[in-house]
Amino acid sequence: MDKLKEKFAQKALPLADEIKTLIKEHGNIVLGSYTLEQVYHGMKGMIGMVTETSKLDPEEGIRFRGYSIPELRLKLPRGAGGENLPEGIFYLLLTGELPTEDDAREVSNAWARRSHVPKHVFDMLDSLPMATHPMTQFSLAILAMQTESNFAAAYRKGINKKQYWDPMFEDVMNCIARLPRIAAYIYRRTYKNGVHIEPNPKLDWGANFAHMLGFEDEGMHALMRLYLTIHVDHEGGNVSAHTTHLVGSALSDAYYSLSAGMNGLAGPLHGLANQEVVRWIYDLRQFYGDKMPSKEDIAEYVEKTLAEGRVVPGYGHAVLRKTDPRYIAQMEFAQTHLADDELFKIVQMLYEVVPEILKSTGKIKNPWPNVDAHSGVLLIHYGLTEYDFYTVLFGVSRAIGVLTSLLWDRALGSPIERPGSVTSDWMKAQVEKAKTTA
Ligand code: HAX
Repeated sequence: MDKLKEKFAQKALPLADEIKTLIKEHGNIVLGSYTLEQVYHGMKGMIGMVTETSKLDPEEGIRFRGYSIPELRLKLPRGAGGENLPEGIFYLLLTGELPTEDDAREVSNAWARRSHVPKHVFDMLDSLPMATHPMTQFSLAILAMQTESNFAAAYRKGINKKQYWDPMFEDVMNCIARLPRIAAYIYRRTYKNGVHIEPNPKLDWGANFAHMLGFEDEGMHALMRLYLTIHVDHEGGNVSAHTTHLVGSALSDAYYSLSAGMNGLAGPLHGLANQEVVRWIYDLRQFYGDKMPSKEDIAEYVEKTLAEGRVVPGYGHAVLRKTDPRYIAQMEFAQTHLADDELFKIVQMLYEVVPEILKSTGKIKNPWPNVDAHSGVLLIHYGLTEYDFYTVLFGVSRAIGVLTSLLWDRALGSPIERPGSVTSDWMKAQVEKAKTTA
């Protein structure tokens, strides 16, 4: 068995037994209570699932297997240009251990070996209208790869449920390995007249992705490593992670589950916010005659956006209550590499102006910027200007987290997910009951 697969099995299978005992012996421990408002407001703050790979703290931000982003910047293996290799964070999420440089290199090599995309996936993409949104193309391409699922094939043959994790491991590795090739194909087909670039097996996963997109600049390779590392995972309840987990809970394979998760990432309140941020900044600049806006201009434009009943993209979060550390990581990269960039200066001004205005509405729980407020500006600096493509980049990275979690789900024997639902008449009856008791 391959070394990484063996390591995963050594970690995951004993935990599966421990969890069985936990449920048997302590299954009736009460973990909390929840309110009518939480049920109507997207179950925010209700604990409803277990995700091993990462945990989000409202004040501090994400911790991957217990490590914060600043800690990981020092502890994970790095590529040229000093940024961490996404292969390293994959290893950490999968095994719970920090990888050595060799471990990260082995993941890189394994993904290079597994990166062949079947021809019918490209044929399917070529049959789509050119104006098809890149996220639609991405989700369809992942779905088209379902023909390759080891898990689906093994299930058909009657695999024992204790072995589910084994073909799922193969699917997860193959799927992640192929995503950069697919994403690059979509980019080159949509924006570069279908002139495609062959992979370079000598490059690491992130740099090779940048290369296949058409970027050879070392700075862009470093940015891609950073980007693909910080977007991987944000605990289990966000729309892309939860959708992948939910669909997978029906024993749909990795391709069905990830494609569904990507459809959630394509929503403007989730991953699509990265393209919306750039569109919004361009509209703002145009509104003020394509000159550098002042802080007063920005404040006026934010007020205008709110008055029109729209959201200010890149600000706010369902869990976070502070500036997103993923925003900070990108800001630090910009300060080092593109301090004089005009769009970066606008992003900095937004950071100074927007939170106070959002706070003043009295209803927005988190006035601070999230990950999507910053990413577009960095990509534009290096020449990746086609912002409708940005959520695909996010998706390539997010696949690492959600597929790793899906693999853990199968190893831990997670059951089909089936929460209860109620009607508003039922809710009103509860209110009447509560009044009588009071
Ligand atoms: N601009 C304007 N209004 C905002 C807002 C923003 N940035 N953020 C929240 N609000 C509004 C909500 O729409 C809601 O209004 P109503 O009561 O009228 O419905 C109110 O403030 C309370 O919302 P909340 O409880 O603070 O926030 P939610 O948990 O409901 O929503 C969102 C969290 C991220 C969806 C929200 O902050 C938002 O729409 N932000 C802008 C879009 C965005 O940047 N999304 C990316 C988030 C990070 C992510 O997932 N990346 O992939």
